[in-house]
Amino acid sequence: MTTAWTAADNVALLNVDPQDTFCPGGALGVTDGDQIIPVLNSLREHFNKVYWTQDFHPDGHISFASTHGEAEYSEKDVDYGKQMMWPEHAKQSASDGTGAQFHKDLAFKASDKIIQKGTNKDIDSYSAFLENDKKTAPRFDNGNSLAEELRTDGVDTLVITGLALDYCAGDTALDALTEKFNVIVIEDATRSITPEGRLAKIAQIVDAGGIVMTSAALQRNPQLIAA
Ligand code: VGL
Ligand code: ZN
Repeated sequence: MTTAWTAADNVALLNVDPQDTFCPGGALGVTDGDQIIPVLNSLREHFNKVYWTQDFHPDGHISFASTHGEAEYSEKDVDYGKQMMWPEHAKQSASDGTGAQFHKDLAFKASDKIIQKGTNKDIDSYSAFLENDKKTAPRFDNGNSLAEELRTDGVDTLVITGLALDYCAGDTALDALTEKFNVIVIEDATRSITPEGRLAKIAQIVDAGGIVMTSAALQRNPQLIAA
């Protein structure tokens, strides 16, 4: 059962990388990743402010095993530390399972904002706030980082969903907490690459002061964020 409520103006929905490439059939398909899509679509009905992140890699990206001739899912030392060697995924140049397109069933509105990340050939970016060198920030077309854009828009609280929780959605939540945003992660609106990674990331998020709850719990307690 859902009731009619709208999130307050300081609260935004942030959907991290709900892209074909991370859904079953995609190059980096997460088990049941596509099952979050209806949850995102029903959640968004309650939000005026909706932000999306898009993993958006150039060909020859540093995170691709093929770029280095390394084995997939091995780790390689790069300038900023350890880099997981992923299959080619989220490519700007493709529109199949290796492409960067969003899942086709997602509901977008003209007022939604999209920030692309991982566009730098030499730096991977799990978090949408800070790339994996922990220095460079992904930017909107207007030059703002995600934190700058959210603050400009009067947002101080984020409801976070997406793929994968053990990588991009989780690291985005952790950086949001570091940036002093209030964070609510919607558990059933996420899926993960590994179960151990999921548990570890949830523990980190809770330790850092984030809230992790289900979409059903939010629907029962809309006063947590409602106007
Ligand atoms: C992701 C691995 C590599 C993600 C992106 O969106 O979680 N994971 N690139
Ligand atoms: Zn990626």
